[in-house]
Amino acid sequence: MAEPNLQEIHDFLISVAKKAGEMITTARPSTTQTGEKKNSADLVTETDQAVEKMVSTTLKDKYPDFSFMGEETYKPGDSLTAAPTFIVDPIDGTTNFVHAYPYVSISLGLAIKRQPVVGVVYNPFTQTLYSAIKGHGAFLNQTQRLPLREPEPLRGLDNAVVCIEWGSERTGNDYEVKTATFKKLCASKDEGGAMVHGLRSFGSAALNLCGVASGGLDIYWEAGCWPWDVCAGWVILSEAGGFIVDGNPGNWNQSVDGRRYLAVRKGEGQKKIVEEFWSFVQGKMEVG
Ligand code: LIP
Repeated sequence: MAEPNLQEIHDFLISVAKKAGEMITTARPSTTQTGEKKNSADLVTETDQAVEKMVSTTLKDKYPDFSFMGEETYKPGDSLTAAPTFIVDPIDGTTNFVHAYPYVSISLGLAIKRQPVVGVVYNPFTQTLYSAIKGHGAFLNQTQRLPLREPEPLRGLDNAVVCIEWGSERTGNDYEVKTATFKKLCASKDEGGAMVHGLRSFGSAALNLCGVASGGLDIYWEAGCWPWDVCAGWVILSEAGGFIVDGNPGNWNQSVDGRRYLAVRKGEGQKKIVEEFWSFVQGKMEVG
Protein backbone atom coordinates (compact mmCIF):
# COMPACT_ATOMS: atom_id res chain seq x y z
CA MET A 1 0.00 0.00 0.00
CA ALA A 2 1.28 3.48 -0.87
CA GLU A 3 2.21 5.73 2.06
CA PRO A 4 -1.11 7.28 3.22
CA ASN A 5 -1.45 11.03 2.72
CA LEU A 6 -2.27 12.10 6.26
CA GLN A 7 -3.16 15.68 5.34
CA GLU A 8 -5.70 14.47 2.80
CA ILE A 9 -7.13 12.00 5.33
CA HIS A 10 -7.33 14.73 7.98
CA ASP A 11 -9.22 17.05 5.63
CA PHE A 12 -11.54 14.26 4.55
CA LEU A 13 -12.27 13.30 8.16
CA ILE A 14 -13.22 16.89 8.89
CA SER A 15 -15.76 16.85 6.06
CA VAL A 16 -17.16 13.54 7.35
CA ALA A 17 -17.36 14.95 10.89
CA LYS A 18 -19.34 17.96 9.66
CA LYS A 19 -21.77 15.70 7.80
CA ALA A 20 -22.17 13.55 10.92
CA GLY A 21 -22.68 16.73 12.92
CA GLU A 22 -25.75 17.61 10.83
CA MET A 23 -27.22 14.19 11.51
CA ILE A 24 -26.60 14.61 15.23
CA THR A 25 -27.97 18.14 15.61
CA THR A 26 -31.11 17.44 13.59
CA ALA A 27 -31.94 14.22 15.48
CA ARG A 28 -34.46 14.35 18.30
CA PRO A 29 -33.54 11.58 20.73
CA SER A 30 -35.68 10.96 23.77
CA THR A 31 -34.96 9.10 26.98
CA THR A 32 -37.97 6.85 26.38
CA GLN A 33 -36.77 5.64 22.97
CA THR A 34 -33.17 5.10 23.95
CA GLY A 35 -31.64 1.61 23.98
CA GLU A 36 -29.36 0.20 26.65
CA LYS A 37 -26.26 -1.88 26.00
CA LYS A 38 -24.61 -3.24 29.15
CA ASN A 39 -26.92 -1.41 31.60
CA SER A 40 -28.92 1.79 32.10
CA ALA A 41 -25.71 3.83 32.22
CA ASP A 42 -24.59 2.58 28.79
CA LEU A 43 -26.91 4.05 26.18
CA VAL A 44 -27.26 3.74 22.42
CA THR A 45 -29.63 5.53 20.03
CA GLU A 46 -30.65 5.06 16.42
CA THR A 47 -28.55 8.11 15.65
CA ASP A 48 -25.35 6.45 16.98
CA GLN A 49 -26.01 3.57 14.59
CA ALA A 50 -27.02 5.73 11.62
CA VAL A 51 -23.98 7.98 12.00
CA GLU A 52 -21.61 5.03 12.24
CA LYS A 53 -23.16 3.51 9.11
CA MET A 54 -22.73 6.76 7.18
CA VAL A 55 -19.15 7.19 8.42
CA SER A 56 -18.06 3.60 7.72
CA THR A 57 -19.64 3.58 4.24
CA THR A 58 -18.07 6.93 3.35
CA LEU A 59 -14.63 5.91 4.62
CA LYS A 60 -14.73 2.50 2.97
CA ASP A 61 -15.66 4.08 -0.38
CA LYS A 62 -12.74 6.46 -0.22
CA TYR A 63 -10.17 4.20 1.52
CA PRO A 64 -11.15 0.62 0.63
CA ASP A 65 -7.83 -0.83 1.85
CA PHE A 66 -8.10 0.58 5.36
CA SER A 67 -9.60 -1.30 8.29
CA PHE A 68 -12.43 0.09 10.38
CA MET A 69 -13.24 -0.16 14.08
CA GLY A 70 -16.39 1.53 15.34
CA GLU A 71 -18.19 1.54 18.67
CA GLU A 72 -21.50 0.30 17.30
CA THR A 73 -20.16 -2.54 15.15
CA TYR A 74 -17.34 -3.74 17.44
CA LYS A 75 -17.63 -7.36 18.56
CA PRO A 76 -15.81 -8.82 21.57
CA GLY A 77 -12.59 -10.36 20.32
CA ASP A 78 -12.10 -7.82 17.50
CA SER A 79 -8.62 -6.45 17.93
CA LEU A 80 -6.62 -3.61 16.55
CA THR A 81 -4.00 -4.67 14.00
CA ALA A 82 -1.02 -2.86 12.48
CA ALA A 83 -3.03 -2.03 9.33
CA PRO A 84 -4.19 1.56 8.82
CA THR A 85 -7.42 1.58 10.81
CA PHE A 86 -10.10 4.21 11.19
CA ILE A 87 -11.24 4.18 14.81
CA VAL A 88 -14.61 5.85 15.20
CA ASP A 89 -17.03 6.83 17.90
CA PRO A 90 -20.12 8.14 16.07
CA ILE A 91 -21.42 9.87 19.19
CA ASP A 92 -19.08 10.21 22.13
CA GLY A 93 -21.29 11.42 24.93
CA THR A 94 -24.45 9.52 24.05
CA THR A 95 -25.95 10.17 27.49
CA ASN A 96 -25.46 13.90 27.00
CA PHE A 97 -26.96 13.63 23.52
CA VAL A 98 -30.07 11.87 24.85
CA HIS A 99 -30.48 14.47 27.60
CA ALA A 100 -29.79 17.43 25.28
CA TYR A 101 -26.66 18.48 27.17
CA PRO A 102 -24.46 19.90 24.42
CA TYR A 103 -21.17 18.21 25.35
CA VAL A 104 -21.22 15.66 22.56
CA SER A 105 -18.73 14.81 19.86
CA ILE A 106 -17.98 12.67 16.91
CA SER A 107 -14.52 11.19 17.26
CA LEU A 108 -12.65 10.11 14.11
CA GLY A 109 -9.16 8.72 14.45
CA LEU A 110 -6.68 6.92 12.24
CA ALA A 111 -4.10 4.53 13.69
CA ILE A 112 -1.23 3.06 11.72
CA LYS A 113 0.84 0.28 13.29
CA ARG A 114 -1.46 0.74 16.29
CA GLN A 115 -0.25 4.33 16.78
CA PRO A 116 -2.79 7.16 16.52
CA VAL A 117 -1.67 9.49 13.71
CA VAL A 118 -4.71 11.59 12.74
CA GLY A 119 -7.47 12.83 15.01
CA VAL A 120 -10.65 14.83 14.45
CA VAL A 121 -13.05 15.54 17.32
CA TYR A 122 -16.07 17.70 16.53
CA ASN A 123 -18.80 18.99 18.81
CA PRO A 124 -21.60 19.87 16.38
CA PHE A 125 -23.68 21.70 19.00
CA THR A 126 -20.99 24.27 19.72
CA GLN A 127 -19.33 23.86 16.31
CA THR A 128 -16.03 23.25 18.02
CA LEU A 129 -13.51 21.31 15.96
CA TYR A 130 -10.27 19.88 17.31
CA SER A 131 -7.86 18.22 14.92
CA ALA A 132 -4.28 17.07 14.58
CA ILE A 133 -1.88 15.16 12.40
CA LYS A 134 1.08 13.47 14.07
CA GLY A 135 4.10 15.75 13.81
CA HIS A 136 2.14 18.81 12.68
CA GLY A 137 0.57 20.30 15.80
CA ALA A 138 -2.98 20.37 17.10
CA PHE A 139 -5.59 23.01 16.33
CA LEU A 140 -8.94 24.39 17.39
CA ASN A 141 -11.16 25.14 14.41
CA GLN A 142 -8.10 24.63 12.17
CA THR A 143 -6.70 28.02 13.09
CA GLN A 144 -5.82 28.29 16.77
CA ARG A 145 -2.89 26.19 17.88
CA LEU A 146 -3.32 24.13 21.05
CA PRO A 147 -2.80 24.66 23.91
CA LEU A 148 -4.79 27.87 23.82
CA ARG A 149 -2.43 29.75 26.15
CA GLU A 150 1.14 29.52 27.30
CA PRO A 151 0.96 26.66 29.81
CA GLU A 152 1.74 27.44 33.43
CA PRO A 153 3.85 24.87 35.27
CA LEU A 154 1.90 21.98 36.78
CA ARG A 155 2.45 22.92 40.41
CA GLY A 156 0.70 19.92 41.97
CA LEU A 157 -2.74 18.46 42.49
CA ASP A 158 -3.69 21.14 45.00
CA ASN A 159 -3.49 23.57 42.06
CA ALA A 160 -5.18 21.32 39.52
CA VAL A 161 -8.54 20.84 37.87
CA VAL A 162 -8.90 17.10 37.45
CA CYS A 163 -11.35 15.52 35.05
CA ILE A 164 -12.69 12.09 35.95
CA GLU A 165 -15.50 9.92 34.62
CA TRP A 166 -17.66 7.42 36.46
CA GLY A 167 -18.05 5.16 33.39
CA SER A 168 -20.88 2.70 33.02
CA GLU A 169 -19.48 -0.02 35.32
CA ARG A 170 -21.11 0.73 38.68
CA THR A 171 -20.05 -2.24 40.75
CA GLY A 172 -16.97 -4.31 41.58
CA ASN A 173 -13.29 -3.60 42.16
CA ASP A 174 -12.85 -0.87 39.54
CA TYR A 175 -15.85 1.07 40.78
CA GLU A 176 -14.46 0.87 44.33
CA VAL A 177 -11.00 2.03 43.18
CA LYS A 178 -12.51 4.95 41.28
CA THR A 179 -14.87 6.22 43.96
CA ALA A 180 -12.28 5.86 46.74
CA THR A 181 -9.78 7.77 44.58
CA PHE A 182 -12.27 10.55 43.78
CA LYS A 183 -12.87 10.97 47.52
CA LYS A 184 -9.16 11.09 48.26
CA LEU A 185 -8.49 13.64 45.51
CA CYS A 186 -11.09 16.00 46.92
CA ALA A 187 -10.41 15.52 50.64
CA SER A 188 -8.58 18.14 52.67
CA LYS A 189 -4.89 17.67 53.28
CA ASP A 190 -5.58 17.21 57.02
CA GLU A 191 -7.41 14.03 56.05
CA GLY A 192 -4.65 12.83 53.73
CA GLY A 193 -6.35 14.12 50.59
CA ALA A 194 -5.00 16.07 47.61
CA MET A 195 -7.50 18.97 47.93
CA VAL A 196 -7.66 19.52 44.17
CA HIS A 197 -9.06 22.79 42.85
CA GLY A 198 -11.96 20.81 41.39
CA LEU A 199 -13.13 17.50 39.96
CA ARG A 200 -15.03 17.65 36.66
CA SER A 201 -17.05 14.94 34.93
CA PHE A 202 -18.47 15.98 31.57
CA GLY A 203 -19.35 12.71 29.77
CA SER A 204 -17.30 12.63 26.57
CA ALA A 205 -13.84 11.09 26.72
CA ALA A 206 -12.83 12.57 23.35
CA LEU A 207 -13.79 16.11 24.41
CA ASN A 208 -12.14 15.59 27.80
CA LEU A 209 -8.85 14.81 26.04
CA CYS A 210 -9.32 17.94 23.92
CA GLY A 211 -9.92 19.89 27.15
CA VAL A 212 -6.54 18.69 28.41
CA ALA A 213 -4.98 19.51 25.03
CA SER A 214 -6.46 23.01 25.22
CA GLY A 215 -4.96 23.48 28.68
CA GLY A 216 -8.17 24.11 30.66
CA LEU A 217 -8.04 20.68 32.31
CA ASP A 218 -4.77 19.72 33.97
CA ILE A 219 -5.36 15.97 34.26
CA TYR A 220 -7.95 13.48 33.05
CA TRP A 221 -8.25 9.96 34.50
CA GLU A 222 -10.58 7.25 33.26
CA ALA A 223 -10.64 3.46 33.16
CA GLY A 224 -12.99 1.52 30.93
CA CYS A 225 -12.70 3.63 27.77
CA TRP A 226 -12.32 1.97 24.38
CA PRO A 227 -10.01 2.83 21.46
CA TRP A 228 -12.80 4.82 19.74
CA ASP A 229 -13.15 7.03 22.83
CA VAL A 230 -9.46 7.97 22.82
CA CYS A 231 -7.78 7.45 19.42
CA ALA A 232 -8.55 10.86 17.90
CA GLY A 233 -8.10 12.78 21.17
CA TRP A 234 -4.78 11.00 21.72
CA VAL A 235 -3.23 12.59 18.62
CA ILE A 236 -4.68 15.98 19.51
CA LEU A 237 -3.35 15.83 23.07
CA SER A 238 0.10 14.55 22.08
CA GLU A 239 0.43 17.22 19.42
CA ALA A 240 -0.53 19.83 22.03
CA GLY A 241 2.40 18.75 24.22
CA GLY A 242 0.44 16.54 26.61
CA PHE A 243 0.75 12.83 27.11
CA ILE A 244 -1.13 9.75 28.21
CA VAL A 245 0.05 7.02 30.55
CA ASP A 246 -1.63 4.06 32.20
CA GLY A 247 -4.20 4.95 34.84
CA ASN A 248 -2.78 2.26 37.13
CA PRO A 249 0.09 3.40 39.34
CA GLY A 250 3.63 2.88 38.15
CA ASN A 251 3.00 1.91 34.55
CA TRP A 252 4.25 4.57 32.17
CA ASN A 253 3.43 2.62 29.01
CA GLN A 254 0.01 2.87 27.51
CA SER A 255 -1.48 1.86 24.20
CA VAL A 256 -4.55 3.13 22.42
CA ASP A 257 -6.43 -0.04 23.42
CA GLY A 258 -5.06 -0.15 26.96
CA ARG A 259 -8.41 0.88 28.54
CA ARG A 260 -6.96 2.88 31.50
CA TYR A 261 -5.85 6.39 30.79
CA LEU A 262 -4.21 9.19 32.69
CA ALA A 263 -3.80 12.26 30.48
CA VAL A 264 -1.75 15.30 31.44
CA ARG A 265 -1.60 18.70 29.79
CA LYS A 266 1.51 20.43 28.49
CA GLY A 267 3.61 22.18 31.13
CA GLU A 268 6.64 21.86 33.30
CA GLY A 269 6.18 19.23 36.02
CA GLN A 270 4.22 16.64 34.01
CA LYS A 271 6.05 13.60 35.37
CA LYS A 272 5.91 14.86 38.95
CA ILE A 273 2.16 15.40 38.87
CA VAL A 274 1.59 11.94 37.36
CA GLU A 275 3.49 10.40 40.26
CA GLU A 276 1.59 12.54 42.72
CA PHE A 277 -1.69 11.46 41.11
CA TRP A 278 -0.75 7.78 41.33
CA SER A 279 0.01 8.22 45.03
CA PHE A 280 -3.70 9.00 45.48
CA VAL A 281 -5.03 6.07 43.42
CA GLN A 282 -6.68 3.73 45.91
CA GLY A 283 -5.80 0.29 44.48
CA LYS A 284 -5.45 -1.14 40.97
CA MET A 285 -7.95 -1.25 38.14
CA GLU A 286 -8.55 -4.68 36.66
CA VAL A 287 -9.95 -3.52 33.30
CA GLY A 288 -7.43 -3.80 30.50
C1 LIP B 1 -18.67 7.41 26.87
C2 LIP B 1 -17.45 8.22 27.21
C3 LIP B 1 -17.57 8.72 28.63
C4 LIP B 1 -17.33 7.52 29.45
C5 LIP B 1 -18.37 6.45 29.16
C6 LIP B 1 -18.49 6.16 27.67
P1 LIP B 1 -20.14 6.94 24.65
O1 LIP B 1 -18.74 7.12 25.48
O2 LIP B 1 -17.00 9.12 26.41
O3 LIP B 1 -16.61 9.67 28.96
O4 LIP B 1 -17.31 7.82 30.81
O5 LIP B 1 -17.99 5.27 29.84
O6 LIP B 1 -17.42 5.41 27.17
O7 LIP B 1 -20.72 5.65 25.15
O8 LIP B 1 -21.00 8.10 24.92
O9 LIP B 1 -19.67 6.82 23.26
